Formats: sequence, C-alpha cells, structure tokens
Amino acid sequence: MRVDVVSIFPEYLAPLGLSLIGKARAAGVLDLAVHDLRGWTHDVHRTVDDTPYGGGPGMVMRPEPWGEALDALAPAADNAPRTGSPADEPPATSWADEPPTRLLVPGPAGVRFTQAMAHELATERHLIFACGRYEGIDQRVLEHAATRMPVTEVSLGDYVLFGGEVAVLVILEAVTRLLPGVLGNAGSLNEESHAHGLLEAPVYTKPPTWRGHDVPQILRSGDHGGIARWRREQGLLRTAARRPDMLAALPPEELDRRDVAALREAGFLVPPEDVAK
Ligand code: JB8
Repeated sequence: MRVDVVSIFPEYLAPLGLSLIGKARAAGVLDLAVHDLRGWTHDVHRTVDDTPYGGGPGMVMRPEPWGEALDALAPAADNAPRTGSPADEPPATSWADEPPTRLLVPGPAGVRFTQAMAHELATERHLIFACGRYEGIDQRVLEHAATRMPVTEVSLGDYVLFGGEVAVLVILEAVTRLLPGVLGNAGSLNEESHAHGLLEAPVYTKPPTWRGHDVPQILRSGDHGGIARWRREQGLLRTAARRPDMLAALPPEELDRRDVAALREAGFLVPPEDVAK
C-alpha cells in the first residue's frame, strides 16, 4: 500500500518510522512518504493560511498549496474515470477498474473512524492524508479533489485536536496492523473488542494472587466451556455498563437466553420485555 501524508508539521509524523509501522515499511508492505505542504508554496514566506471569508476567529488554509500537493501526489491519470461522468463531477459509482487514490482529511466534522473503516482502508492501493491546521482547509480543496478521487473527512471522536497529524498516526496504526504480512498476522490480530460488537472480558496472567487480588477462579479451572461462558458474560456486562450504544446496536438474535438472564441479573434492562409497550 502506498501512503502519502501532507502536513505543515512533517516532524509530527516521525513516529511512523518506529516499531511495527516502521517494520511494515522496512518489509515493503507499506510505502509511506511524509511531505511538507510548504514545499508547494511559492512566496518567500511560504504562506499556507489566510483570514476566513465571513469573518470569525483564526485562519484558514489557503487552497493553492493543497491543490498543487494533490496534483503532484494523485496524478490525474491515476484516478481518471474511464467512462461516464464529465471531469467536473464524480462518477455515480466506480472511478476506474483498479482502486483509485483515496483522500482522507481528518477533522472534527468528519465521519467517525471505526475498525470497519480500518479494514476498508487496508484494502486500498493508495491513500493520501491531508492534515489541516488552524480552522481547517478551504472547502474548495475537498470539492475539487472529489472530482478526481473519493474524499472522506474523518473524525476519531467527539473531541478537538490542534490538527490532523495525530489522527493520521492513529488511523495508520489501525490500518497498518491489518495489512497482510505485518504482524506475522492471523493469531496476533486481537480486535475482538470491535470486530464482534461486544467488548472483551478482562485478561489475567501469573501470579494467581497479586497484592491481595486473585485471578478469577473459573480461569484456573480448566473448564473450557465455563471459561467461554464467563468471558461472554463479562464482555456483555462491560458492554452494557460502558458502551450501551454498542449493546443497543447488537442484533437481538445475537443475545441468547443466558445472555439476557445475565444482563438482567446485573440490573441492566434488556428489550423487548423491559421496554415500555
Ligand atoms: C484544524 O480534531 B481533529 C482535527 C482538528 C483540526 C484539524 C484537523 C483535525 C485542523 N483543527 O481531528
């Protein structure tokens, strides 16, 4: 997979050379380059921002350097739709036979980044990340780019960062570990907590007693059925307590009678019987 990251603080992306992401790069699974947006400015001050139209606080990233950066990193031929739509609007369905370059723009107004999106991105051929700063990037950059490639504004969650760089670190870590050949893979891919719609049970290792706290007896029992059941219940109770949104989104047929009994026993309301008619 090819990845280009554009930022006015390329040094912020230094961690991408470390650890498993660094190994993916060394192994040739990931071809990653970080670019300084100011390399696409032409004035002596290498200006990337200006005041917002309509007034208000802060500054907005000017479109011209971004346009040149995207022209350089996503050559038009790369993404040209082979049939159909005119160049100034995106095609209705597909862009081309091969997966095109895809542009990701971190920002608090984006769609939520999820494990499902990480899996989707892990199948792409070429990703470009545009890291905004200040109040963000002139919207025309995204509009224009969308005539050439799929553009996704993406948010990690409901909080605000100074800029997109740290979000890119998070997204690339989530995506890179899914690339074939990165982890030695398969067995080490623990994403249970977000792949199956429920949080995972807590985990323990030796010693069996530590500072007066014991490992739950069931985990030392050798009763594999009992252990599986205990883990299931712990995951359910955690999910109900911490992520009621995940529990509510679970298809009802995913909960069997024992699941419902365990939740009710712990005081959680489970529809339909507990929902007012
Ligand atoms: C200016 O919270 B964020 C985020 C915030 C930002 C920019 C990009 C991302 C650019 N503020 O993900």
